[in-house]
Amino acid sequence: MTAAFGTLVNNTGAPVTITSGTSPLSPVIELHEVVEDGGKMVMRPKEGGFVVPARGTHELQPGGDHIMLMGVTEEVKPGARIAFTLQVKDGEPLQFTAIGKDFAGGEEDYQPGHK
Ligand SMILES: [Cu+2]
Repeated sequence: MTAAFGTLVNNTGAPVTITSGTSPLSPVIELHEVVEDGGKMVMRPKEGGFVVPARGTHELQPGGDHIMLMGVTEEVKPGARIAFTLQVKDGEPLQFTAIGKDFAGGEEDYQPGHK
């Protein structure tokens, strides 16, 4: 598994909610948040998705909200171009290409079964 990070930018005058994502890289994608649970940081699906405020941004970063790719079958090489589509509540899907990067992770403690 791996994760996608970046900045969601909303140029409109109304909040935008990202409800789900897809990518040819992984059949299972979840929108995750990182929360403290009993003194440990764990990640879990973000209820209601990611909300990008009107004329604002929403950061996806290690230790915070991120796009989780749960069923990656192919190694992501640095520089690889990976297509994503995010579903927008009451809006057009958002498509972009992300660049693969070498990254060791943010030292998060994952829930049982996660690595
Ligand atoms: Cu995650």
